[in-house]
Amino acid sequence: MEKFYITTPIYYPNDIPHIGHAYTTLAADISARWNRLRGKRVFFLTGTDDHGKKIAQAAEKENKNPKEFTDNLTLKFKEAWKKLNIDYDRFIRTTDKDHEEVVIDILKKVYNKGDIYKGEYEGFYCTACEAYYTEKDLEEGCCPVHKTKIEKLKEKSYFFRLSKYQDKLLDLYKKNPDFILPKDKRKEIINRVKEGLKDLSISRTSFDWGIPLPFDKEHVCYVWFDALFNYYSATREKGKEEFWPTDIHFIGKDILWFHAVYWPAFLLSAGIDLPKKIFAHGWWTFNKEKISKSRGKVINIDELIAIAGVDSARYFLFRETSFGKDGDFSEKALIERHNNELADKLGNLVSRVSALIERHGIDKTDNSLLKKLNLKKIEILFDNYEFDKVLNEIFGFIDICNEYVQSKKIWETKDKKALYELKESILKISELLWPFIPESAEKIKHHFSAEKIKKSKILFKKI
Ligand code: ME8
Repeated sequence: MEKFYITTPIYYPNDIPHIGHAYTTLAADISARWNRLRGKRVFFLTGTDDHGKKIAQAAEKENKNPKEFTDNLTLKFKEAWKKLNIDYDRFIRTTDKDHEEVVIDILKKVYNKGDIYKGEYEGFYCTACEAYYTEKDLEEGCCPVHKTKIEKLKEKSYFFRLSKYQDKLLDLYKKNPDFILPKDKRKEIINRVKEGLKDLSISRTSFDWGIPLPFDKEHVCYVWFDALFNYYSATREKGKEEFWPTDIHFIGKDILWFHAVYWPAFLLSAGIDLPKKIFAHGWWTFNKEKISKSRGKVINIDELIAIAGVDSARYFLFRETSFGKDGDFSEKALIERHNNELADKLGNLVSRVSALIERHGIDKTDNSLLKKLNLKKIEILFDNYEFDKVLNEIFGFIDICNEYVQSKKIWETKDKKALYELKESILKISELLWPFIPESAEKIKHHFSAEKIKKSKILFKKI
C-alpha cells in the first residue's frame, strides 16, 4: 500500500484560530480523505508552533507563563478542527518532548559538521514575522508585511551557513520542477535565491522561551529552525518512520520562503532526505480587506460555521477560488453558493430521486448515466490540488443527473431502470464529495444504501 504524508503549517497559538488557518487545515483534510479513499496509508500532521518571542510576548501580556498560555490556546485549535470535521492523525506541538529531542540532535549534528558558527547580528527584527530585515527591506522604518514600527536589534548569535547551500538549492529546484507549487511562485523563489543568500541567524539571547542550544545554553534556538523540524520529528515516532519524506507540505504563500529555502537547506546540512512538494496557496481577504486581528477584520471558526453550517463553509472555501490564488470571503457569496449549488443542485437531486424511488422502486440495469462522469479527469485534478475544478466536474455531473430526471419525465414514466442509474450515480457523487463535505456525503451514502429507500429529509435548508 502506498504511503501519503501531508502536513499543514504549525500555527502560532497566540490567539484563537481564524478562517485563514482553517483554510490550510481543511485543504490538508480534503487531500488526506481523497488519498485514504484511494487506498493509501495516510499520515496527516498539524499542530502549533509554541516557542519564540511572539508567543513569549503574548503570554506576558496576559500575565501567564508561555507554556500555560499555549496549553490553553492549543486546545482552541483542537476544538476548532473538531468542529470543522478535520480528521488529522497527530497534533504536534514544538513543546512536545520528542520534538525537542529531535531538534537538539539535529543542532548538534549541524554544529559538528561546521554549518553553525558564532557571530554578531545587527538588524531590524519584526516579532510578528519572527524574521530579521535589512534597512533596505523596510518601508518608512516599518515592517514590509505588517507595516508596524520595527526594532533594531544587536545580539550575539549563532549563524547557519545558508550561503553555502545556494547552488545546491538552485540545483534542487531545477531537478525537481514540482518541488515548489504553483509554478509562478517557483519562479519568484528561484530569482530571489539567485540574488544571493546570506547566512541565517539561528539563535537568540534576548528571551528564553525556546529550545536551548546544546552547545551554548545562553542561547535559545530560533523559532523557525525549531518549527520546521516538526514535520520530521513527527516521523521519528515508532511506526511512523516510513512516512518520511513528506509528500506535500501545504502552506500559505506568506511562509513560502521559509519552506522553500531554509527548510531544504537545513535538511541538506543534516543529511536528511528532502520533502517531495511544497504547495503555497493564496491569501483570503474578508470583504476585500486584509484579515488582521489588530484591525478587527477576522472571522473565527464559530462565525464561519454559523453562516450556513460546516459543510457549506468547507465547500465554499474550495469552490470559490482556485487553490493557489487569492480569494475574498464574504457571507453573501457563501450563502449564494449554499443556496444555488448545495441546496438547489445537490439537495434537489437527492430529495427528488429518493422520493421517486420510494414511490416506484428501482430495477437493476447497465448504467449509461454514470459513464458521463469523467472519473479519470477528476482523479488528475485531485492529484494536482485543483479542488475548484474537481467540484466543477462533480457539479457538472449533478446537473446532468437533474436533467436526466427532467428529460425522462420519471414522475410520469415511473422508469425504474432510470431510477437505478440515478441511485448509483448519487452514490458515486457522495463518494467523490466526501473529502469536501463529509457529513452530508455520509448522510447521502447511508440513505441511498438502504434496502428500502425513502424520501430523504432536506440536506441543505435554503437561507
Ligand atoms: O506562520 N488566508 O504561523 P501562523 C489564507 N508558525 N491562509 C492564511 C491566512 C489568510 N488570510 N492567514 C493565515 C506561522 N493563513 C508559523 C508556521 S510552519 C513550520 C510555522 C494560514 O499562525 C496560512 O497557512 O502565522 C499561513 O501560512 C499560516 O496560516 C500562518 O500561520
